[in-house]
Amino acid sequence: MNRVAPANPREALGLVREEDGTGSDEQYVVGERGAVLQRHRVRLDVDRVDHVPGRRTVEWVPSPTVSEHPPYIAFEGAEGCGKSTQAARLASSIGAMLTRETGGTDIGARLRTLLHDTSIHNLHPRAEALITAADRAQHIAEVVEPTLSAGRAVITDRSVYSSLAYQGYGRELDIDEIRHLNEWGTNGVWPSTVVFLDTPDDVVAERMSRRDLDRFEAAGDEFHARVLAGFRTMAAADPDRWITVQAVGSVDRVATDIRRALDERGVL
Ligand code: ATM
Repeated sequence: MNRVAPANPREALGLVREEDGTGSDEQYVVGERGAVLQRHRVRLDVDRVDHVPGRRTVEWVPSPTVSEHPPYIAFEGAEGCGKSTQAARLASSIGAMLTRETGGTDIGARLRTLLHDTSIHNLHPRAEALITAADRAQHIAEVVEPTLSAGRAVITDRSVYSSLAYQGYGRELDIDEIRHLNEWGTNGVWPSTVVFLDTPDDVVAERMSRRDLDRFEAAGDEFHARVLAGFRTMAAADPDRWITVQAVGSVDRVATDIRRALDERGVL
């Protein structure tokens, strides 16, 4: 660890702003990769009348969500499995950046509109794969990589593994080709942990029956069965990276199971 905050906090007082009679500024402890590991806030109360420096307070503000190797956690699963809710809950509980694929950037939001447009009937599976990979390339470059480099955890609602599941297993494109395409698109940045919310097939079907179906949801039962089987195959093949949690029961219960599994793995 490279300590850039002054050993003697008084040195920091020179940076204090005095506009409104009080001032504060922050010093940082920065890790080898440039991540801000700890904030060191310095407050100075200044006499309003004669501007003589008054009481000085140095607070160490630990940043538990910042580390040199922050986790990059993807939530994956079938539509309606509750992953968006769980991803948001976990992100807020650990102070992680919450994001999504597709649509995690402005450019991605435009690509997402295209992907979900039910008036489009002739989007070729390869074009679909390239659009999802383009969304991801922008997302990694604009959101994921800079956040991880700053030492903050990232939680994403879907990731490259959705492309393997939907475009690979679902659309039956070659899995290795989808992998290579995305290896290039992500510049090699893949989730360190995948939380797969597995759902009984009939539960997914029942949840989807209550929605207006978009282009993916309307793709048919066999397509969705292949996708789910694909997720299960990937989870079984890469148990160090994947955590499977049964998405049944209350939101609280599933959240507890996720948290316990992540703690047991030492991810958080
Ligand atoms: P969300 O509603 O979870 O954001 O997903 C929308 C659809 O996008 C989802 N379909 N269903 N049903 C899966 C699809 N999708 C892909 O096909 N490939 C991808 O790479 C991603 C990220 C999503």
